[in-house]
Amino acid sequence: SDFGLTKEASSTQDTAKLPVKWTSPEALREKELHAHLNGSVSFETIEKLIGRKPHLNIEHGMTAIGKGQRRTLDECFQVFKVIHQLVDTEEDILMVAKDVIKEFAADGVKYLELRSTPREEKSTGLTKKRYIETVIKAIQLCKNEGVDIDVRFLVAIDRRNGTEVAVETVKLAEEFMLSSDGLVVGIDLSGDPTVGHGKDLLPALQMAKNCGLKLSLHLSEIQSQLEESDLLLDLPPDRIGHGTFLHPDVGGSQSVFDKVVKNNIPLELCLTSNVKGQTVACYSKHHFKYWYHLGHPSVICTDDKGVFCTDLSQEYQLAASTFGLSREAVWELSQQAIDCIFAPDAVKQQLKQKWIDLKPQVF
Ligand code: 6MZ
Repeated sequence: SDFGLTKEASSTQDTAKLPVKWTSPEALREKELHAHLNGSVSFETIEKLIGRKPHLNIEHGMTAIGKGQRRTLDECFQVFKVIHQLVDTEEDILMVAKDVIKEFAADGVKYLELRSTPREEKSTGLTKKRYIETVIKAIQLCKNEGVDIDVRFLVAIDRRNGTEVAVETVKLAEEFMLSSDGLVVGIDLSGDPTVGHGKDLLPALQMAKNCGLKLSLHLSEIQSQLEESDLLLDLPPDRIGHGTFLHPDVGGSQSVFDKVVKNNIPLELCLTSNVKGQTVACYSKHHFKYWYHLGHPSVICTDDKGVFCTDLSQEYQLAASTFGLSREAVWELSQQAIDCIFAPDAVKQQLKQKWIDLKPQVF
């Protein structure tokens, strides 16, 4: 094949050793399709939040996993708990969402799908409905300020909360899908993969699908989830988050593999997140290579840019240097992501036109 998969870079751990940053923000118009709001909070925003809540005694080391550091996935989920303590009012959510949107825009991202789990905080009066309204408000404020990025929102179901909450979340999402001017486009299923089972969430997910919400499901982020993935793939979802263990070369069954391929379900792949969370041993073993090799739609994403200390151009660089992708190949990878977005066809057409206009400037 001409994918250059054998030309793996000798070290992709240390970004300082990466090639010159050719994916300059002006040059590469990226799309980010897998970003959890509270995992995307930057160092600077955490600083502001800590300033607002000094009594919590939270330090930076508790909210991010730095260069060269690794944690178990379990420890990653402890980090989210700390961030949730810092982000528990409407004002916090508004600031966090605005900052995150502007940071993605500054990195050259032109289309962003943010996802977040609506939370209720009795102590501050925050309700799930207000939570979603506040994220939508942040998107609209950025738009009014002229920030050059198209942002959509996926309402997230945390798998640990079970059937009832999942159904309640879908109902809320449906309400906002109809009232948010197209900003709420779908549902995300995420949360600690070791907790809960997809079969309990299936009715809620089916309900979401029936009412026109798009579905992005975290599937097989850990090895033991194959049976659950097999079940949820029958929906089928519109995109898959991680899908780390779905390919037969990394332990996936023929059944799950066939369902993903037959339905051509795009994968959202997050290199740094998977390596730092230790579900993938090293960059060169990332499942990106199997799917990319097949020509299967694969979208490079950040997952949690704050927690994993990365950004989308860094993730593209990592993929390029690890798997020896040419500039042309990276361009195509980023272009193909347009077909995987959840916004309507008119938005896809606009993005495709942008690509046509921009290409001569890059090559
Ligand atoms: C599964 C993840 C995740 O929703 O409060 N989340 N779920 N796997 C991952 N891989 C590392 N990273 C983040 O953002 C934080 C929440 O996103 C989900 C978890 O449910 C986490 O609590 P929000 O904005």
